[in-house]
Amino acid sequence: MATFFEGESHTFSEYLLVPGYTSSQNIPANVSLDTPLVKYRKGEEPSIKLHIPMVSAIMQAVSGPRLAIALAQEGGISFIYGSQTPDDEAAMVREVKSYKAGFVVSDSTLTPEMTLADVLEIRDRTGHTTMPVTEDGTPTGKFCGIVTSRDYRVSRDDRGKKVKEFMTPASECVTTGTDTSLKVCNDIIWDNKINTLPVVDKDGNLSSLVFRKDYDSHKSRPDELLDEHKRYLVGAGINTRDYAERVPKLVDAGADVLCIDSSEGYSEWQKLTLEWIRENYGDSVKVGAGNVVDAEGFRFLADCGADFVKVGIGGGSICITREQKGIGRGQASALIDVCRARDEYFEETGVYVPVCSDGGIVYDYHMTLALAMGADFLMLGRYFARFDESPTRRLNVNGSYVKEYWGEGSARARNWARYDLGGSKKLSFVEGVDSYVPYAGPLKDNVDTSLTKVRSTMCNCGALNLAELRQKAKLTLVSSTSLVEGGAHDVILKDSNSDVNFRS
Ligand code: RVP
Repeated sequence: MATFFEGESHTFSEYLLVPGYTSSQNIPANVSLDTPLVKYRKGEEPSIKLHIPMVSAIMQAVSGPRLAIALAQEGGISFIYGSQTPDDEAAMVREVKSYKAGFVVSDSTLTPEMTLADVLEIRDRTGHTTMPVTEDGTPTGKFCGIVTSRDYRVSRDDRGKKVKEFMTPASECVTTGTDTSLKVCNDIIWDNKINTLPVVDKDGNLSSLVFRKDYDSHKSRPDELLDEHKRYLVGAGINTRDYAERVPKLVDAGADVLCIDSSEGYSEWQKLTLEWIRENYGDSVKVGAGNVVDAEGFRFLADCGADFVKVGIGGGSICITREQKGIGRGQASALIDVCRARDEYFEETGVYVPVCSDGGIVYDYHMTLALAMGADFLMLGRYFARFDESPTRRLNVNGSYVKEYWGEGSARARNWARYDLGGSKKLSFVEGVDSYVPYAGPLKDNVDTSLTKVRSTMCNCGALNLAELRQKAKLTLVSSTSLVEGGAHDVILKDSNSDVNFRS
């Protein structure tokens, strides 16, 4: 006889938090969102901790190097997508690891022969007003000079005028060498009253630019996630087929943590992948596994040695697995079940295996609910796809800005690896869609707003950290009629675009 799970399969929107006692200490500024990323033994500290409980999804439309840097700056981590060749993925990991905070490699580099029209086109497309000039137009070519908005007047200058005619030439620029620290660069910027300092190597090649404003913002990032060499932390997705080739390349590139990316993780393929990693690297390579939706799946992966376990099948915004295959489980029910199993496993073995809730976060309050239900951290796709830093194009569709967002199981992602059964067989049907999401601006502003709400709700629950939230949270199921009561109702809204729609 088949197993029947008791109760229904619930989603986040069917729950609310009932406030607990709020003391005068419960203010957002006192709340810590630190959380373990990888497993640890009782009484010990995890080797990697996040400062915010957010990771970005292992997806082509989400986790490229730019988003990875922006998220690490806020205290979370990205998993670079694995649906590309091992070499390309390793190059992206390398790009994040070689990024020196405050030292910008400009993607708006000019050649001396380009024209004012080119400068204006780049300015309009990227928003950059300062552009370095190199002999061959590459960001690390022979440094020739710099163009800022002070160097030309659009109204007076001829658009055909060559860059070399109006740039500030290298001989007149204040520059510094590649061994200069960010602090010293900043002193040079202040002493010389300049806004941009080109960093040039001993052969005269441009290395990077330091901007006055970046130094200030770097100083105001208390949560940034750095390794012992002050490089940003970054994760990378792997699959259960080419790990023997991919993992060494990612480890070599400096990936801090890996994650087996699969829509269905309770499988021998995952066991074999984890075993191979342990045989070859012991515990030095951290690797998460998943996805599962019940206690049995969790225990299997924990026993196989996963460093964290990811929960969620079919709840992703672009995911149609449940429709296509009839497998999955409401994300809230799955998460509650798995988190209970994690706590039992900890009691029994003394090993705490963090749980990641993957997919299905629509509103900011869903984040707080998932954390209250027991998630140690959250994986988000749609949420991050909307930001400037995601790798996709921003388009204007019917007067509104949107960004593209497609599933890893969509035809567009070419069923690269996630939606197969391991081995070499690929599936012939899609499990994801190609879509647009509303453009939402810079990652930092959005993450700040979302987490301010999370912190504030935690205060309402009397919790100053995530462990306390899990312990003190009181959750209630809501009926469909009380869902209506929860939004603006029985009033005529003055502005249908107003901020009553808190979907993030
Ligand atoms: P969401 O944040 O709701 O957009 O969900 C993102 C998650 O959806 C991913 O982390 C992944 O688990 C899942 N996903 C990715 N591609 C697909 C698909 O094509 N079905 N699903």
